[in-house]
Amino acid sequence: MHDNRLTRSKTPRPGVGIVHLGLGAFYRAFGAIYVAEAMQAAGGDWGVIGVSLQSPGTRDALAPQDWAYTSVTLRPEGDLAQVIEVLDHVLVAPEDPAAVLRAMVDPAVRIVSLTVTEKGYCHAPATGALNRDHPDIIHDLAHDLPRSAPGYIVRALQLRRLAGHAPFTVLTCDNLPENGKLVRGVVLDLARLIDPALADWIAEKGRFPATMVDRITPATTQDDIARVARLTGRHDAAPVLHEDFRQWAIEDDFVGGARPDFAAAGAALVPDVTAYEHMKLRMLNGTHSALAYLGYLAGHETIAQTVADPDFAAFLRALWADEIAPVVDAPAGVSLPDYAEALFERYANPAIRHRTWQIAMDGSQKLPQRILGTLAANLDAGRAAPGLCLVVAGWMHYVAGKDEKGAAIDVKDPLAAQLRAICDAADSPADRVRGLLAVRAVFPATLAARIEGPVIAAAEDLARHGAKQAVAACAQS
Ligand code: CS2
Repeated sequence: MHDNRLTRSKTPRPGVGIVHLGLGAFYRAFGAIYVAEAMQAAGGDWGVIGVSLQSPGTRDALAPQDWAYTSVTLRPEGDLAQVIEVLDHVLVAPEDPAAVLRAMVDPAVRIVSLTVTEKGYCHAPATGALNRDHPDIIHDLAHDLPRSAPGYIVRALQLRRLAGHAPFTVLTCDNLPENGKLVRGVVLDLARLIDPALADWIAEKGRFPATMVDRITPATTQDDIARVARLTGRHDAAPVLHEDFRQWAIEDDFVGGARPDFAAAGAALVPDVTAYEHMKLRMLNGTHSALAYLGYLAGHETIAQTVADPDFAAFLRALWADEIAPVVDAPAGVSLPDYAEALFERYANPAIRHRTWQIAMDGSQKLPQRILGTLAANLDAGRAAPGLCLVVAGWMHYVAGKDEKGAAIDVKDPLAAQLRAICDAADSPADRVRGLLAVRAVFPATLAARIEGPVIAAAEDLARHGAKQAVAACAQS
């Protein structure tokens, strides 16, 4: 049908060295490109087997292209396309979990990387510990063929240990605080429930470097596919479109030191990423979520549209200056006002259509590290943080499922049904706030008690005046 379909070049393929779990647009626009560039610069057999943990869509789109795809950099001055050929093949986990384990157990594979989003770690967001009541964890404890990302890692490490192989390095690339420690914690918790000796072996020999990842990559749409075909003259069924900016800070702690030469591709290999991670989660992801909930409620479809609204631009700048930067310890040599200004430019990029609805997804998993930690740090310092309280109220309004015109919101969140039931049972904004603050998976009890008053005030303001006026008033105060 498409005789102008994208095809792979005849360049020889590298051997496989990485299995990547969670083959969404972000990994293909980010980690995969670093790996490809590292091999171009410094060689090595670091070809990637991609694993989709849920659906076959990406595999089905990429198979006829022999796993090549187009990466398009969206710049205000024009789009730039490049073909990426780092994927060896793609597996769909639910179709054949044993094939995924076989790939992970191959001793040539020295890294298992992950972009499975916050909820993929099966942890309790408020504490970071493994959620033993998670249906996939219950399943993975009872079966050898797993369903969850932690389950695949533990079962594959169990098989490697039995086979006498070294463990692989687990390289998490998700926006979670201390993500290396977090994934190590859930893997060890799960391993200990299966076999304490396995847990000891992983604790001793396994490596879980933390990373800070950053590149804005909206989900690819049908319009994007047509746009890429116009740009390149080729049909690609699964291109990725992203901003020019990218930043990857990686803790240099790999099993046997085995890794691609990420530094040759521009990544920063550092002894400790905490400062980078902290800054990025609070300054970028925190304000992304703020703009997503409040911007959506005000009727804005994308981040670029939201920051083009002067009331939101003023609110965003006030959030950075008054409530976020004061509780961020910047990495050495970084100026937070400059970082914020650069973020503003990135958000305003008119070439990027990043939907507020997309970023609003999974708020119950995102709020703790993006907003609530920042909020608590302000309270500890004796500051009220009205802007962050308004963001919490915005999320609460959003998960109730109706926008300001009364239209239904398609709320995507693992806790959506629970949150909705709480909202439906509430008969006022204040009641809704009290009900939602009692959700312990999101709000620790002490924080809930401290923010109840100001979040109720913000929720009432939001209900009375709407998001646009509420952010305008907040920015002026
Ligand atoms: C966004 C992130 O969807 C979201 O929640 O905040 O995906 C954001 O675009 C990236 O972290 C940028 O690096």
